[in-house]
Amino acid sequence: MTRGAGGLDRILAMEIVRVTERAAVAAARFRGRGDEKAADQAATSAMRQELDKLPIRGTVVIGEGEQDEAPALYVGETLGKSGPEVDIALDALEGTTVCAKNLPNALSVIAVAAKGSLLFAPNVYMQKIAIGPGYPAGTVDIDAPPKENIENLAKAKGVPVGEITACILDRPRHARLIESVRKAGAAIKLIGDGDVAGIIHATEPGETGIDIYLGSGGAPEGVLAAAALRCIGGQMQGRLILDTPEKKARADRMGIIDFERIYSAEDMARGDVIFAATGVTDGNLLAGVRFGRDVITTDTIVLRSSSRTVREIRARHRDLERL
Ligand code: VTB
Repeated sequence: MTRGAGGLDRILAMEIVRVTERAAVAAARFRGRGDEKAADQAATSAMRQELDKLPIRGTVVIGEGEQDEAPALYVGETLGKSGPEVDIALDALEGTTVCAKNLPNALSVIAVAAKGSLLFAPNVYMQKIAIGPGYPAGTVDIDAPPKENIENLAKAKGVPVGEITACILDRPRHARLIESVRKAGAAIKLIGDGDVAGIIHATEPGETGIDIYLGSGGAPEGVLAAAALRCIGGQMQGRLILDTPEKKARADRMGIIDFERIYSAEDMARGDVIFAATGVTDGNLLAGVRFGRDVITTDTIVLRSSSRTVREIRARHRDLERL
């Protein structure tokens, strides 16, 4: 992408809002209906339709799955008619289960960067740790015990450990992590799904009450969160969990050489990045889609790494036929 003020990232930052808005509205129609697949499909096809209108030649690097498992927005699919070549990372509905149950923090998410800038990550787990901006480099370390990370963060924040809250996905695999964080004296906000939102929340502790994100979640979601962090600031480390020969082979096919590599947010999303997320269900940072009699209201954040601007866009959609 063209860099800096007046560059394409500046124009696209407004254009991509429509993409997540439209996907979020489509998904929101399935809120609380217990049908994860239908919600995801609706979001995906709406997102694809809108993305294809953009003045780009985009390649999906993080998408809805491999070509044989996802009918649209699969990894490698090219979108857009003409324009600069870009990488696209997306999740038309991040938090399918929370959407199906109408629980907080389901989002439609997209990140766009110049071709070759976003990590081509296999769909495996990634170990993740993230904190918000304003802390010295190295405040937390993916290889340090949770207790040490919590204590260092509390010190850097200037508060007792008891005032730190960690966000962790509520999964049996996190039992030991949860125990160590509690033993260290910190509180935990357990989430059912949606670690992209979880990591973004860690960048706004004043609003969300979350200081640190810890644990393993999807690697694709890790790249999306890294793209957001590049725009907001904050620190993140991620490491792919390649614990079987099959996963290693998959990573190898995607060009990953060092299986133990620790990725920073910059390693996962390089250069100028733009990121947008629209709330599907109500959440800590974004309200979900509201359906009125003749207006649909959406809340979106749009972020640009080159200016670090955070835009919050509330849209009232009246052209309901299109949505
Ligand atoms: C997380 C979560 C996603 O996948 O990345 C999770 O943020 C990881 O997989 O919303 P498990 O569910 O197997 O723990 C999602 O739930 C999306 O599927």
